[in-house]
Amino acid sequence: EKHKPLILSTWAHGMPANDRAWEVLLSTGDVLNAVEQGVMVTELDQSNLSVGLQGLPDREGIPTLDASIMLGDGSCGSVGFVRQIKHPISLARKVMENTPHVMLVGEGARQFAIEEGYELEEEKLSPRANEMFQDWKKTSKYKPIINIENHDTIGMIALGPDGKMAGSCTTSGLAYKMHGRLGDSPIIGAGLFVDEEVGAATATGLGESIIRICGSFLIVELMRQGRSPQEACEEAVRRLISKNKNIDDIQAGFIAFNKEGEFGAYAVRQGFNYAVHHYQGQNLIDSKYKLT
Ligand code: SD4
Repeated sequence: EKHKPLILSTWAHGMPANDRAWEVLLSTGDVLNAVEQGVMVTELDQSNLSVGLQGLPDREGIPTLDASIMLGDGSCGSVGFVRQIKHPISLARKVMENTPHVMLVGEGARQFAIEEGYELEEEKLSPRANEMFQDWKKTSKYKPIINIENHDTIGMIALGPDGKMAGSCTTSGLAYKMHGRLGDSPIIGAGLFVDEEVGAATATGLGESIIRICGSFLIVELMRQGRSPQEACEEAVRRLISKNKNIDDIQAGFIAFNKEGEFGAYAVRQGFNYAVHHYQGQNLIDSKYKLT
């Protein structure tokens, strides 16, 4: 099965995000605008507790966001540990386009946002996030938790009709993480990697486990060596399982396509799904997985 154009996103909320991205791609032909505007839908989705300012906070009760964006020619930008920004994906794009850097974090990223004319949002948890945070505090003993739930970061990768590629990834990260923790999503090569000569990959799940194996970069390099997107995702999951000791507490999933427009996905365990949009329409597909 080969599709061009093709847009893939992680999880069920990838469907409305893909719809938007598809619309932008078809009307403008621009993959970068498509992946930016696509995930902006999720950044505003009040029902999503892992993306955007309505996401679950760190253990101090502060939502901190991570995002990255990448083009198939190697251009990329990211922001990490950023506060009060409604659309971290757009800020990541500004880092790519308006600075000589790839990554800005924390207070520096916030300062940059102000310079770029962004309005800072009030730092206030959504009612639902606040309720969950208060509950967590009762039993947590302030310990960050690692578990196999609560992952619904959006990673999106798009292949344009002309073979151009781009990807985006945005998250509020692991719930109740330590203050200052970065996940895989803002790290180029971990949460996202795109190379027009080969293909693209993005990740969701426990960021630490994904960073440890440079997950998205690994998948693209495996495809470069001739593996299909499916085989490459499977190999990355095998690697992830072999390099992470606490695997019983870990869920992670990958999606990928190659420049021919073939795609694949694989996860550590059951429960991961992803949205695929091409000319025939859109499907939500249950990913295959390794551990039962
Ligand atoms: C992280 N990969 O920060 C992200 C978490 C995730 O849905 O996927 N959440 O580790």
